[in-house]
Amino acid sequence: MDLSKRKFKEDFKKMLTEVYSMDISESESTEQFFTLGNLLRSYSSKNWSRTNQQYIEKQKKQAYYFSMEFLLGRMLKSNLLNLGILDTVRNGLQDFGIDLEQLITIEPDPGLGNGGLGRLAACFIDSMATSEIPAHGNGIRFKYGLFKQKFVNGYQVELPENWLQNGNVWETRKMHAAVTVRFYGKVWLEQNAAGVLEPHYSDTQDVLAVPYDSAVIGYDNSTVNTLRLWSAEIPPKDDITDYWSYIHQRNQIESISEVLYPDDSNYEGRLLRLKQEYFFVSAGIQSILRHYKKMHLHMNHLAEKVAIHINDTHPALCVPELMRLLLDEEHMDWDHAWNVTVNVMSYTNHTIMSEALEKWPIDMIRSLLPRIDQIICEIDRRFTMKMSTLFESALVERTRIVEGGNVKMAHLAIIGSHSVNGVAQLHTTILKEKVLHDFFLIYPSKFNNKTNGIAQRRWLMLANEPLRDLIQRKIGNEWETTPTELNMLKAFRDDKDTLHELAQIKQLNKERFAEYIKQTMNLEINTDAIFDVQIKRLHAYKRQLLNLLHILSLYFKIKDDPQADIQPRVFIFGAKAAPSYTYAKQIIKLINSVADLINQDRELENKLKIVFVENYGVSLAEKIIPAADVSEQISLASKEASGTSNMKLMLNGAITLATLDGANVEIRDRVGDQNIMIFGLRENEVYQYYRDGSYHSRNYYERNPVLHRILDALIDGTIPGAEAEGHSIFDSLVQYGDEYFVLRDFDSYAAVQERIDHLYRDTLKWQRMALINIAGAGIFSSDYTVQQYASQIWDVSSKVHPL
Ligand code: 4GP
Repeated sequence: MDLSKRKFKEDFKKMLTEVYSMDISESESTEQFFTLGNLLRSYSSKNWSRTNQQYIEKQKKQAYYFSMEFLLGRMLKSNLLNLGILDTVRNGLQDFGIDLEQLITIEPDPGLGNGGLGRLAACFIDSMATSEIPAHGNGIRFKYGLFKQKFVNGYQVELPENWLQNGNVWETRKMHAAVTVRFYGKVWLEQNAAGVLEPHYSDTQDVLAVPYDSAVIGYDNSTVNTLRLWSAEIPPKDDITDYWSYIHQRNQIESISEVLYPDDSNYEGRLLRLKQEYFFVSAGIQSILRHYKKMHLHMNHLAEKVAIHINDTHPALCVPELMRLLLDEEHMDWDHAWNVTVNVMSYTNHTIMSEALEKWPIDMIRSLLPRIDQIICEIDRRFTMKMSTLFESALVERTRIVEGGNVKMAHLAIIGSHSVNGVAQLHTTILKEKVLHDFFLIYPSKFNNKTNGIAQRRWLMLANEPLRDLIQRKIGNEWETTPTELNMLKAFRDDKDTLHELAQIKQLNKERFAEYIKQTMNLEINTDAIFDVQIKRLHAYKRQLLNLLHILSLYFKIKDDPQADIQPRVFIFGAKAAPSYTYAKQIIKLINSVADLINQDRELENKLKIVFVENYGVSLAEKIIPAADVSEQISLASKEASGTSNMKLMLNGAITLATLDGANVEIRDRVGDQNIMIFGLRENEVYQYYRDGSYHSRNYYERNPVLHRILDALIDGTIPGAEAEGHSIFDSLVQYGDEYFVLRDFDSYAAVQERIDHLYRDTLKWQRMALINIAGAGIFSSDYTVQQYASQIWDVSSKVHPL
């Protein structure tokens, strides 16, 4: 938008007076932040309503991205950037003596997600608006989101993250668009006067779903899409007879939109989770149909105007819920309704870890959602009947939705969608050939790949302004909207000045991060050291342990020979463990204990440090990633669906140290073997081990003296404070088979780490690699990914044609 500094300053002063009756000298950061937020809302409001109007007038097909998680990060700077007024506002505020960077920290970082799939959803909505794709997000407005992580004596402790405490400046409560979602009760079918079977309900528990909408502002265009998050409330009642039972009921209902991922180690927690899933699915679909009806088209044509995307299995109830609405409310017959539903729905799988492929006891669904239960059973019956005529019975049994008293959500999503995609080429191949092979035999044409992507606006233009400026000076700014233009940087691969500048920028970012760590953790880190970064959820398959064992090997090397020629390292970790995942929590404790051991040892000063940041999230990632030299992507090959921190780190010039897993394979293809550090088992070797059962981790412990010593350190008191955890982890690696082949890959990992140690010393060579990584990262922009979803899955329009 066009905005002069003068106009901005006027607007800002006016808004501050209107909202707070204050002038600038009286105001504090909080008032200034909310004022700026309100001002941005007013700047985008015209385009927001115009975008919606145009979608209706032009009868545009719209896509709705249903996701349990939207891990947005702070929005102030991102909105300023997308509106094209970041510099104007920064300068304008400066004239008032207000530092924008300081103001930004007032905004809470909403924890509405756990990891990759939630952050992906956030990158996607940004890219959809930027690519002028008519597509919106649909999720839950969790009051607390994911827990806030604290370390107490090295242990993870979970605290509530009260991100809404001061209100959310970006959202608008839309009471008029509230809908009712029904739980429990009895349902039966009765013929109406026209002879049509209609459902009747009694004794239901009704929940009012109230939408809160936020604008999703496109970069450098006039598109403003919507992120709609639903909040659960008790429906208004005039006839409250028992006040306390009313309060009890209200609390119960409100708990639906209270926390992301309630504790699923007990029945109540699991039931609440199922309620959440149905809640946002039902509310979202009801509101989509309401909107569709404004176009006065027949429901038979729904798939021509609406696409619904099921992000992982959490929203899989979209399938029976749309069926319910089409059958019961719109009186369509089963076949037509099914045809419409399958054409509307599409599904993304984000993981092959079996514990994440959700199952719900059919009894739980029956009591909580009786009508949905009937519909699921009917879908299952028809599927089984049809497939039995085409395929062997064992395959049909394996692919059924209802099996062993459980409803398999992935099966429901696959059967009820016209498209099923994985998130990296290797992952999609594994789905087709292994994990979902039965379904691939039944529906080969449903399967497709959409490699993940990241929004280069947040992860480069905002997070790393010095690098953005350098790129702009070298190749202009076309890459901002056509990210593959970053390729042009390759022309500078042998230009010493550019490589030196790149090195200086990295150094600056490392110093900034070091300063932050000094302030927040009271820890000094050597900025000449290699900053070696592993930031992702804590999970055994991601193998933070492999990283830790290698750190211990360096520890011993230096302790044995204080003069050892080792390039100094700072190992940076950021990770949360799921509250009920004991093993992951033990790993956290062990890393923290090793950190204490190493960080307090004067002999290691400046040579070795471990920084385990607390409460890792988007804002911390924005600080860490620009400062990273090495990107650890070391999952056991075949286990990481894609990864996205690999893409963010590469875009910021870190060198990837990786197994050939997930999107690492595609990164290697982009940058070439000489610009990435690959180690470890390949996916086919892992499967070979599974087949022949020939991996015996104990042999590695017994025969490899380096590993032996490191593993002994876990149990012999070398690491104070983590005796119990050390034993448990030792046992898992040595006694119980080492499920993720940590010991098997150790030597190969350590060898590559040693190569890194040498390579890093040659600054020009290192920066040349960094530059090639930055140049090759454009293809991993989520702009391209969503453009492919738009054209190949949703069949909705977009501005730029896919690659
Ligand atoms: C994650 C995958 O673990 C990660 O590889 C992928 O990049 C990301 O989804 C986005 O596709 N999975 C989850 C999850 O976040 O909860 O299963």
